[in-house]
Amino acid sequence: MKENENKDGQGNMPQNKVDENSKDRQLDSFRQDNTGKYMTTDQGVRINHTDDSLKAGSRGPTLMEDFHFREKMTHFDHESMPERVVHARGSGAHGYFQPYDDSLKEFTKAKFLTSPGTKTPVFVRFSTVVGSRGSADSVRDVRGFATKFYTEEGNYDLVGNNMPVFFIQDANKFADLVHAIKPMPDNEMPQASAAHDTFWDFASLMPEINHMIMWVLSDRAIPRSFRMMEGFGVHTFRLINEAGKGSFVKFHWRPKLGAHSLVWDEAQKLAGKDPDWLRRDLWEAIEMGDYPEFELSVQIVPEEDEFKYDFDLLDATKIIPEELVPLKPVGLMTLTRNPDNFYAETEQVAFHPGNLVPGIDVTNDPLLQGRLFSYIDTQINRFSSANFAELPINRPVVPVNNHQGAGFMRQTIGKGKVNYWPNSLGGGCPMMAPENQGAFVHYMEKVEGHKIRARSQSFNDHYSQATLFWNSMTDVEKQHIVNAAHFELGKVETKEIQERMVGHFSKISMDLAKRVAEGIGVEVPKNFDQKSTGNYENNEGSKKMQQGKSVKESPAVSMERNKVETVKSRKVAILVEDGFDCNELTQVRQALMDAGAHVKIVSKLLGMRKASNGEKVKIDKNHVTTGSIMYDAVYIPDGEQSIAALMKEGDALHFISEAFKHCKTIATSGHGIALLERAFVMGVDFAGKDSGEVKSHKGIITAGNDADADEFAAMFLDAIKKHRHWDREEKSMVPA
Ligand code: HDE
Repeated sequence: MKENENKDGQGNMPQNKVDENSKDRQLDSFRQDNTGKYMTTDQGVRINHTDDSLKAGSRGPTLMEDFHFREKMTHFDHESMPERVVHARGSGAHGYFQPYDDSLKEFTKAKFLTSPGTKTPVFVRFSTVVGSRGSADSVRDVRGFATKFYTEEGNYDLVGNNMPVFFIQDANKFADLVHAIKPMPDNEMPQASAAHDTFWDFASLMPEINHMIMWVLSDRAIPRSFRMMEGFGVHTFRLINEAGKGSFVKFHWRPKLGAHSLVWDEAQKLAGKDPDWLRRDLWEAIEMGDYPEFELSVQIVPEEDEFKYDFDLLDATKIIPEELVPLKPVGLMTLTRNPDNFYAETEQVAFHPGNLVPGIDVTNDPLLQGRLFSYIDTQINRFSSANFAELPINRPVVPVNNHQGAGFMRQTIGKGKVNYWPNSLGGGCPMMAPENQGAFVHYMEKVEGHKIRARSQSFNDHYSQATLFWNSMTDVEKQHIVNAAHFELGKVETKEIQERMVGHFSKISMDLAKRVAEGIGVEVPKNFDQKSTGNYENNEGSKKMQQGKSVKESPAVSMERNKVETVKSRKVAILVEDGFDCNELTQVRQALMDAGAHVKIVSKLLGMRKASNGEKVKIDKNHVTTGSIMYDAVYIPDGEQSIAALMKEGDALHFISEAFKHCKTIATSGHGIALLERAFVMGVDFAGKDSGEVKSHKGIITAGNDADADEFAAMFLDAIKKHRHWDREEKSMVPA
């Protein structure tokens, strides 16, 4: 087929030609493989030697005429772009999105959300917010969850986070928030952490932050994996259907593997032992074919219900509780391919919440309105050019026809004399598209008002939803919030700041305030009242909302209450030394792998280890390069000699104690039970350990001699599915 036959005369590709491979096909023309090629300069001249510069004599000075050296050195000197001012540390993946059916047509004309036959290519970038590009993945922070959909109607970006609310209500405060939470201006400490005076000073003076503080102190801020966290569009957006009718919408991503978290001690240790923990997890999962899947759902609120609730839909510090507006599943996103090149793809991808397609529009949320300005501005700073949209990762899969382009690094070579509109010399092209030809038309919302630097009174409740969040937590989740506050505020040096924060907590829940105060050694202030910094104006909408609907609890926000129980892609360590029981190991390992888990055999040294029956297994990891914090569960096969050796190994004992302390599943049999006792595995009922019985107690699976191996494996898998076993009171006594 000739190229032109593919197009409709205006350079537009037929719409049904876009599929999940089209972005790949487009990227193919930019990809480079050096295999079998000669090295060249940037000008394509072949090079015969690149190890020495050109000199006047082998001991003499380097010559200016060495164009190869100068080009190579200059290129290197410029091999960086400014890192993102926030969300600098990120990891990306390619994939596709496919809607389940066309049922969203009632609300939106966006084709990628309503054509079940279409797989829209996507690029997702997960990130932390505060740390710089080389900082650790597992720190306590919000995670970015930004998705670029390369749709047949242009690029749509859903630039969300893993928490459904935000710190502030108005974009004008963003610079202050980021200054306060980033390392301090004088000593550039601490890296990637909110646990310092300036952040908590700011937070304590700004009650609007309270709801978000609850999320940030919760386990949501330390996800176990990018594949196991939810995503949220945060703002209320607008959907528009074919007839032009608008509806309010909130976007949610739900991971198929469920939302799971690390424990804080583990998160801190991972930051040292494997700072790339989340990046590696995502990369390895995709390489192994465990493609991360996220379901997109929406909450839809008809326009006529705008004032129906006791919170403002335009206030980004509020959720719409799912108990008031249930989630409607729309489709599935599957991440199937790692980037070829981190810099060209993950670093250079440029998101913008204003990248919209027909059928989706923004609302007047004052935080979102500010973002619409900020994202392009920041890209111009990063790329030193407005031509960043021409980079392969940012190009839409549909043609771009306009008169923009001059400036640094322009790549497209526009033909002809005409670079303006209207024109007659170019036949009036490119033409204006009518709405029925897929043109974006802004939603015709009626807007009127006085110029006023103020916020609506309906934004002025900063405690109810923070309380709602606290009330919706299980006891374990509440305790983790308290522990996190002990750490964060424990690092604060100014007592007044600690007291102000406890004051806020007392207005959220007295129970929370007392428990936090006790841990940081301050009193709960009496009659605490910190005025908001907002300038609030009462209006008709606010009055209506005061009577609106609300709920006291929202079980949907608790991770513990909504656990997905699966073993798929979970990591299990098997600890052995010479003399282990090979039959048992083989059987349990097979059962784990059949259930989709990934297994690594860990020993003191690498190489081969010999079983009691003389067979050998290859060791995947030694203790120096790994640790219990990198696994979801531990298994120690029986074998008298192996267990006797492990008993004398501090690293192996530490491995088990730590897994116990972090509430992970541990399984062993026969002699292994004594090893657990030696490793401070406490509070577990080991009764019957000498019988043939298989026992499962608080996530510790034990089997006596002659126990049924299938039953043992089945109970082990069942326990791994639970993720953590919080009911181990004695774990805090374990010195790991
Ligand atoms: Fe961002 N944000 N943001 N943000 N944001 C950026 O854009 C900004 C906000 C989010 O992986 C920056 O390209 C302002 C909310 C993600 O490349 C910058 C305000 C949410 C990412 C910026 C917000 C986000 C960014 C920095 C308040 C969740 C990473 C580099 C008005 C809905 C995207 C860049 C990626 C990145 C500005 C608030 C999510 C400076 C002004 C709310 C996931 O433009």
